Amino acid sequence: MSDGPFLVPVLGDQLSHDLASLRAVDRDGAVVLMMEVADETTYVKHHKAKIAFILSAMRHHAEALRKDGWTVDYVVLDDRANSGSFTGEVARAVERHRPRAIHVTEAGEWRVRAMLDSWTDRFDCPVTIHEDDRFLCSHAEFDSWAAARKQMRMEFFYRDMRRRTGLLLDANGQPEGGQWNYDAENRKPAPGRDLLMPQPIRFRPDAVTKAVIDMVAERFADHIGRLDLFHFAVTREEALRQQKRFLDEALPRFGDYQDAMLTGEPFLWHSILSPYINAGLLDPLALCRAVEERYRAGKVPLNCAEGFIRQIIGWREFVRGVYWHEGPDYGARNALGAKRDLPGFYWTGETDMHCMAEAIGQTIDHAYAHHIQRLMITGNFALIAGIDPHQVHVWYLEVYADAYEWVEMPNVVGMSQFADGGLLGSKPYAAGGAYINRMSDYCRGCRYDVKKRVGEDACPFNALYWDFIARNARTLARNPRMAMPYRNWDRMKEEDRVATREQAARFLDALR
Ligand code: FAD
Ligand code: DLZ
Ligand code: SF4
Repeated sequence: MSDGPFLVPVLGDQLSHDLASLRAVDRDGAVVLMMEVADETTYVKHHKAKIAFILSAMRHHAEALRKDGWTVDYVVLDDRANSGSFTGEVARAVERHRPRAIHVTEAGEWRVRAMLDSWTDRFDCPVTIHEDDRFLCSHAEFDSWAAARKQMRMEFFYRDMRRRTGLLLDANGQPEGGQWNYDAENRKPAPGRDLLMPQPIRFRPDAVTKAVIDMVAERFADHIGRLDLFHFAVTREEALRQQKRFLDEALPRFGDYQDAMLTGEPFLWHSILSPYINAGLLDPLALCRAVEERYRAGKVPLNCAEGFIRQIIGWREFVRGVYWHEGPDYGARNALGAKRDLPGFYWTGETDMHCMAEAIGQTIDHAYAHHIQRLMITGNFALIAGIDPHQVHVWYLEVYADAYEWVEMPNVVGMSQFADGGLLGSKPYAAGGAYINRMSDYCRGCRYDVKKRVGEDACPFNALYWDFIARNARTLARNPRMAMPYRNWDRMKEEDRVATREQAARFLDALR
């Protein structure tokens, strides 16, 4: 065995000081390897700001590790010798350092897991792949939870996570306030503009970030997105400042307006923390404990604290569990047989549907849209228009700064497109214009009339919704949660049904 150092490759979504692979080695006898590689920047055409965020955060993290006493071998994208892949760069590092062993924390997606798995055969030294314990629920724990159930439902998983962490439990181990879930209180429509709207901190790019932005602008000019509005935190300290801003200013109303949408207001009372949590700059459990503390100190109502904690220890952990439980072919599912191409306006925001123009426009500007925009605007449109779920998945993976396959795919393929046939959600999130009108001010500024189903100025969501219902009757009509829409469709006059479907067909034919 070589008496060289331990080699610890740290991937772009592993920017945490408390990482299992770092804990496994002695820092004096280790080399941390960080790699900017073409494969990762182009396996889909990520939003420019997403690439700039990840590469800048990686460069800052390398500096932070060095300050902490680690030796870091950092390969930049522009390095002429850069092989372009994780495996190629580990091979070059093995030549340089002749390590005694490689320690790596497991990857966040099947594609990269396969690379890591190949290293044992490929390299002469032992390779240990550590479980990623930044998540609360391991793969084995999720698998045994799922094996004990006929249906996987987030709500029951979430209750187990509450019990496990002790978050928001009373002295008797019961849920605080007597209920596990206060979602019913968290559906207030968009308020007027008289309320003082919190804003996330806009971090000014430092020299490191500026250099990355320039490189991204040149090298990825044909990727979606703007760089001139770049405002992301790129260090743990900055991310913690944004966390504090959220806790102080937005969390007290987070729950109330969780589903609301307002023209020109991309952030509302959301945390804008997902890019930092997913890249490893913030610790999700510590964040939940800080939220609980605010509740216990009387600074935050229970519906807001519970609503936020549920998103993290409930949804976030649950979708990850589903992603790994279902296997690498999960992304190929298409239970509704949807085949249409994703329309071009998903890349430009140029559409006269005001809700779509807003959600896509801010996505291009900020690599961000909040949950209801992703689910009930862009996701809902793709679902009811019958867009190929794989193309929808690739779009979401490209455009959001927080998108990694383990979290994006179940949200898109499962929750939003129902392409897994109801594994993740019990019914499709399909809606007509009335829902969008109730939760936003979008329809007021739209050339379409949200109240109309047919006619030149009818809101496209209305005819598309009923067309979706009619088109998928064979798959969906027996779902008890879809009984109401099917009853309403059956009650509609025959001529109205025909006119509605013709309206939808005309709209879909004109889609490009
Ligand atoms: P907040 O509204 O402030 O929520 C707090 C935190 O809860 C988030 O930061 C996130 O960590 C977590 N969270 C909330 N909902 C979910 C969820 N459904 N799944 C996992 N975590 C959740 N989230 C991603 O992190 N990456 C994605 O690629 C992604 N793709 C999505 C695609 C679709 C179609 C949908 C419907 C949702 C997707 N989500 C994704 C979940 C959610 O929309 C984002 O986590 C959220 O909008 C991030 O903004 P925020 O930090 O302001 O969230
Ligand atoms: C998303 C991304 C991008 C754009 N670039 C890099 C990179 O150059 N180097 C790196 O280590 N990671 C990058 N990432 C994040 C990885 O894709 C992510 O860590 C893997 O998907 C593993 O889950
Ligand atoms: Fe969207 Fe229809 Fe409302 Fe226009 S009228 S904003 S297309 S829901």
